[in-house]
Amino acid sequence: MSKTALITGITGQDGAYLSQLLLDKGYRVVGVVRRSSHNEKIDHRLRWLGIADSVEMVDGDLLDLSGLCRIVKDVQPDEVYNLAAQSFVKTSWQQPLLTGQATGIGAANVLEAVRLIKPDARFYQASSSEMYGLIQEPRQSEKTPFYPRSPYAVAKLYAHWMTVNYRESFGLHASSGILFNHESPLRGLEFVTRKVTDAVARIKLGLAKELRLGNTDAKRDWGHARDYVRAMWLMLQQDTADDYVVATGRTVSVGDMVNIAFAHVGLDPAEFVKVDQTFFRPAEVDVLLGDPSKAERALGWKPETTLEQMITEMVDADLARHRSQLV
Ligand code: NDP
Ligand code: GDR
Repeated sequence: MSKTALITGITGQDGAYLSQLLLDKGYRVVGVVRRSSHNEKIDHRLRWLGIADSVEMVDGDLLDLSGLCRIVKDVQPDEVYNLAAQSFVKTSWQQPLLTGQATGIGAANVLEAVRLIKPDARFYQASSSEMYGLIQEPRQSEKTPFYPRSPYAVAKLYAHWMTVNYRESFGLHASSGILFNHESPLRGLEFVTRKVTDAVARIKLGLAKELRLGNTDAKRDWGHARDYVRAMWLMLQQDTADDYVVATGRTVSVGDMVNIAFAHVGLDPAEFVKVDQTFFRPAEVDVLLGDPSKAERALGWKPETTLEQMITEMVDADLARHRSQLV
């Protein structure tokens, strides 16, 4: 009997790669989709991966507990992956309450739906390295204290502790993956890696003249989304639920990531990159560096893609996309 997975946030980057992984493993994949997002672009990521016709979609919103209960009742999932969120950190200062509702309360709603309707389903929560915020240890592990620095991170912290609490209070098989930044050609254009690779492609093709960025000194531990969704799945295959850091163990500045992208097309970033205060944040997370040794040991997980390989793949995908729009 094939397993059924229910994914919130299926239209996002991770939802697409996770769907592909689970379909390859023979799962029935059902995604929760917001009615308001129904348009011709809704499944563009799933289409890019060639799997749009292989997943089922149900209408739902993380803010609507009764709808989520109905979905869990109808779908009868073996595994529930809660990937949906208002996930852009900068927007969370403009929309702190909406972020709290979707990213924080939304996760509690999914947990409640599972607890009330199908408590034997395994649950995954998309937690984030942003929860570490103002770093208190040079390498962040599952034991590092949290100090969130944005409304987004505060909301994620609530969702994280609710996941831990539902595991301890009700015995749910609920795991929290503390994932560090992960990117891909399917990354949203607002996030810095994709903003950079898209701009590099446009500059190379003569479609743009400059790239405006905020804090290029910030450092991140960047991996590939394809590798990271594998860790999500592995967490739900364990006998007992737990929390895991998923990271590469290498940190690189935004500026150095920019250099990698421009070098790939033989251009000098100094000629094109401008610093713009618009893209700075009210509070910054200066540096993130994960310690994935628990995931490596307990899950047998390892990242397979280097930052250089990933940025190159992203620039090439953006070049191909813009070239196809030119003809
Ligand atoms: P995306 O921003 O690409 O996708 C977010 C998804 O959430 C979209 O499918 C969006 O749907 C959906 N969504 C937002 N609000 C609601 C709502 N109220 N009800 C239902 N669905 C909603 O994120 P990623 O794929 O990059 O990330 C997946 C998860 O992992 C997120 O929770 C993110 O915060 C977290 N995370 C991501 C990391 C990363 O580096 N990518 C690192 C650590 C954690 P719609 O299409 O309708 O907008
Ligand atoms: P982040 O990702 O906030 O870490 O959250 P993002 O790519 O937005 O920013 C990374 C760093 O780059 C700096 N930066 C810029 N960022 C953007 N977006 N645009 C710019 O022009 C720019 N210039 C510099 C930022 O200040 C920051 O330091 C991502 C999201 O996927 C979250 O959902 C997830 O939880 C975390 O990663 C882990």
